[in-house]
Amino acid sequence: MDLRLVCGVSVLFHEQDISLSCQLGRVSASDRSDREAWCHRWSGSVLGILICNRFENAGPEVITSFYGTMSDSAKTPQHAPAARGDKASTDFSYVGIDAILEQMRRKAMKQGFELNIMVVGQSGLGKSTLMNTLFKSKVSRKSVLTTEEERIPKTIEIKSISHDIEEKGVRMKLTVIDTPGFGDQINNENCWQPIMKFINDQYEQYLQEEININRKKRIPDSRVHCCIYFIPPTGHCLRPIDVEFMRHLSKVVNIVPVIAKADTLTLEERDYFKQKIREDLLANGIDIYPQKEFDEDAEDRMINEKIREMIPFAVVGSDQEYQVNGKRLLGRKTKWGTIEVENIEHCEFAFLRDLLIRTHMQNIKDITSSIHYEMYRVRRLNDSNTQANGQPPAQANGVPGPEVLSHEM
Ligand SMILES: Nc1nc2c(ncn2[C@@H]2O[C@H](COP(=O)(O)OP(=O)(O)OP(=O)(O)O)[C@@H](O)[C@H]2O)c(=O)[nH]1
Ligand SMILES: [Mg+2]
Repeated sequence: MDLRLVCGVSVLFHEQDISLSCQLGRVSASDRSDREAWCHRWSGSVLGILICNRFENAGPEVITSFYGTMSDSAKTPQHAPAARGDKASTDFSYVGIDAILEQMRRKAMKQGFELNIMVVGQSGLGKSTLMNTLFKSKVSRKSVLTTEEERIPKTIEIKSISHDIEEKGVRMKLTVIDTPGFGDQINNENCWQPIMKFINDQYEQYLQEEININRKKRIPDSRVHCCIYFIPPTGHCLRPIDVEFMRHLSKVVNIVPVIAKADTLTLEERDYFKQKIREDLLANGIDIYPQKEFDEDAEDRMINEKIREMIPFAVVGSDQEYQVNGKRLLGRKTKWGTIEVENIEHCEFAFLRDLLIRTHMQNIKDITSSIHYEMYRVRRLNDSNTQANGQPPAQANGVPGPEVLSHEM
């Protein structure tokens, strides 16, 4: 305890370190009267009192070690990692298990994080716009260089866009997978199949890497961690096509439904529609993220229950910035004012972003890995075994194919 105090003082009184060390060296070699004289000189200061106390209570060998410590502390750069901390030097029952957190933090900082989000829904609901909103909003405003106004074209194929984002030394690769809107055809039967196929293809890629004999140390993860499902702002109830689409999707991926273009609804309409959607989801057995069955404990349940009460988030998207009260904000300018996309008084985009990135990112990835991917893996490996035994493979995902790879889905 003494030692720690004195070390602290040596940093504070850095300028006096050298002379103090010399004094101590002389004192340790001299007789008691020398020591008393020295103590007298320093007795007016806190430092003196501390050291004098040590002299009164300690023998020569302690003085030598004290001397050594003072010199070391002066030489040691402050950022150098201590092999064993202060706690260890004083508490012999301390093993240091808690240091694992620091090790994990450093490893995670080095590796960075990956998050893959997919946007799905009927054509023209603002999927591509919301994807840009996410990239241009606070998540990655710095990483977006272009500000020129350009119209977002209709999406005609599934395409992934990634951005490397860095905040406080933590790196994240955020990939958003934009999909073409469905519902344009007269017959929209099985319109979810291309999306399901894409999701399964990513699981398959991961599986192939995993079962490879010479597998990579770190398997590139292109699996879809979360799917944002866009519900048109009809204000009535879920349409059969949305029910069917989400029913299929929810079995293979985490889905977070949102009410698209929420600026078209009044507050009362929004509240009513949200309530109606929640009832429809429940009635149709559609399990959206965060799934009740995966709540880990009471605290988790409490947090997730609040989120479940808010879902579907009523969002507004924009990739245009406007000057509002002297600040540049992402918004939609109308004749009657500007809708601020990141303002929670205006819409719920910020809640969606927080859920995906700030509060639940790790959980979303864990559920993808331990539930959805795991289900795919088990089925897929079972199917391979069945085929090896000469039996025909089961149909996957409702996606017909010669070598069926899936997970119903
Ligand atoms: N009012 C309103 N309009 C929006 C919103 N988000 C996007 N839009 C507009 O809706 C139109 C279609 O937007 P997109 O982002 O291309 O829609 P999409 O869902 O990607 O369309 P597809 O690629 O055809 O599936 C554009 O004119 C957008 O400016 C919103 O939140 N509110
Ligand atoms: Mg689009």
